[in-house]
Amino acid sequence: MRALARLTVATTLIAVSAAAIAVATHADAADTPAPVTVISKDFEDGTVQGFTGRNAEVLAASTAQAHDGTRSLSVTGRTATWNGPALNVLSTFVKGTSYTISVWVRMADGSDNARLSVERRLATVANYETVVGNTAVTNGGWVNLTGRYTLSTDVDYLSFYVETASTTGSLFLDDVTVSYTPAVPIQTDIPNVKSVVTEFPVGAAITGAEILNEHGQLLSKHFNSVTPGNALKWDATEPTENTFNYTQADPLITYAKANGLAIRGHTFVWHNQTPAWVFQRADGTAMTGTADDKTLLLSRLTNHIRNVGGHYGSSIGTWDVVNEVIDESQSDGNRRSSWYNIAGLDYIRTAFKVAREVLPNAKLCINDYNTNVAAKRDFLYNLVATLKGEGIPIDCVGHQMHINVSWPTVADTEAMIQKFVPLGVTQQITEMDVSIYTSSSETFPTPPADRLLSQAYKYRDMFALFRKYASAISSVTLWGLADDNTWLDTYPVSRKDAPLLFDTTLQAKSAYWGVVDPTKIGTTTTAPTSPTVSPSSSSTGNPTDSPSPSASSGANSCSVTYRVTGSWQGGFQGDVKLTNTGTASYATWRLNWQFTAGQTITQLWNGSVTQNQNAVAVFNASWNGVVPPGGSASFGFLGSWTGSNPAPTGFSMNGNVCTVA
Ligand code: 9MR
Repeated sequence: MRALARLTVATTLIAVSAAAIAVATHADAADTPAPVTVISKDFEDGTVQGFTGRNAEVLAASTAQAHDGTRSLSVTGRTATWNGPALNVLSTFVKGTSYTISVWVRMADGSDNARLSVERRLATVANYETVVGNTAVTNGGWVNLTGRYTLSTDVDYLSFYVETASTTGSLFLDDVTVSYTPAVPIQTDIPNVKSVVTEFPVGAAITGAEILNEHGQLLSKHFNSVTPGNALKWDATEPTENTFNYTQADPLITYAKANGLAIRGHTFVWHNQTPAWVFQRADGTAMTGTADDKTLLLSRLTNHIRNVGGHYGSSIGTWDVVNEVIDESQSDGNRRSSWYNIAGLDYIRTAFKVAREVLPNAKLCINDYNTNVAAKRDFLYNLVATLKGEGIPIDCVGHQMHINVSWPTVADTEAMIQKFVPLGVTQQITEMDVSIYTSSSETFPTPPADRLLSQAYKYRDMFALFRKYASAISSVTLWGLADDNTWLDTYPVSRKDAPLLFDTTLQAKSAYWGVVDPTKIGTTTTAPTSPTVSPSSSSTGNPTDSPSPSASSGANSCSVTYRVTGSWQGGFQGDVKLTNTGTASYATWRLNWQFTAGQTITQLWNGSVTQNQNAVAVFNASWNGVVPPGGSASFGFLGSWTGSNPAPTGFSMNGNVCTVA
């Protein structure tokens, strides 16, 4: 039995949304370590090889059908759709490892939909997660179900099983395998995104798996903000009326707080991932929008926000109070969700008012996608202007930015940002990813090099734009940590996408360099397996994007001396010398580092400084930007400290890691 996790809520059976994706294609087959098979069942020895029924089914090795060889597992005597063959994997699965589970299924008679699921339990509380959703199966042939699953919580029971959607017919199962790909260490010698982009917090959407092992290391190295991708939604937090469940979200929030990450709460109100009971009367009939229905719905909304918002209080600094309320195909621009159909725009008014009451200091956002599309942007603008005019406390407009390699243009995105500036709201980029696909009919077995380059340029251009509008933008979040876990693998169709900065083995892509140092776009392969690969060690990039003369080359083209020259209670003076150890002159320079003990620079000379929490960026003054090979530039500063004042241990200059002298 594994260590038991703290159990905060003792609910009974909770169905949770899919935590695993049903696509296992690797974007980087050539460089990925070979998979290790940990389970292989073929039933050829005439036994059930550890499988059991979930109820009173009869399991036997059978020669009636075989996917391969002469036998399979027959499952008869099913009396409910959830009955099916299960394999206990408690002693096999390790928390934080992504397993690929593959099974072959066929019906004995007729047809149905089969799915592959996981049951996990802790102290008798069971959760069910879909690994592969409903897939048509018949008695006419074998169908493969393959999906990935990562255990992210402590459990005392764990199994995967096959069930069906509507009938209880007999099944055959064969050639069951489970494998995992050994983790590749993250690259520790590349600049942290958050230390390079210091104008605003840079975040990633996370699920339970992203805070563990190498994923957790990558997350805290590069990001200083997180958004739980699903854990704070209504279906997770209030699955049944007035029974609140924080088991998904609490570990994420605890991790974020322990690692000093800002948290975006997502989301109080959405038309998706909201349980059916929310829109049903006490007798179970559907609300239609009567005065009583509206009163009941708004009181449920009020209760939800008071509880979920109140549970986290000031730990969550920003909330997407309402999500995706605009539909530009409606003449008035208002999405005809159940919320709107029952309560009109009052659901938005109530949500913001109650959120402000519970969270007086939080930034309250209205969040939507395609806000770069003029019609949608303008409806959103008008709605926010109207509601703000009424005194509704909207602080922030969230632009999701689910975009692709060729859409939208920077100009449209700039117009989107400019549009909202006069409203006096802050703006946040809340769910950015850049799909490699430009239509739903495309499918690539591996991401083509030209798409990855286009993606890097898109990230470069968009981040340059966001930084240009730093006074209007207070946060930029990517919708995921790395390409091994992205919603785009199953939307709009199932195919492997690669929309983020890090590849499926957590290594930096050109997209990462597009954000951190565009001169290095094209100098990294999709998935270098060695963490010591120098980002500039090969040059396969776009010839039009070759490094500029002002850029340094190589990881050791700069050296930094950081000295504390004086220290007193609460204050200190520092002196920093940057030396060009490369072969080309710097034309300008930007030096980044992270403080580790909350120090703050209060004054700086011979340069200019921006600081966002621990992340510091110092820019050259007009007279000391040019530094020839072997030359140096120095600057000094005054800072404040409390507790301790350790020197930073890593520096990067224009995105290059410097040696520390
Ligand atoms: O990332 C989320 C994914 O895991 C869910 O399956 C999906 C379905 O509801 O929601 C995803 O997140 C969405 C976000 O909450 C709102 N904007 C669109 C995001 C992608 O669908």
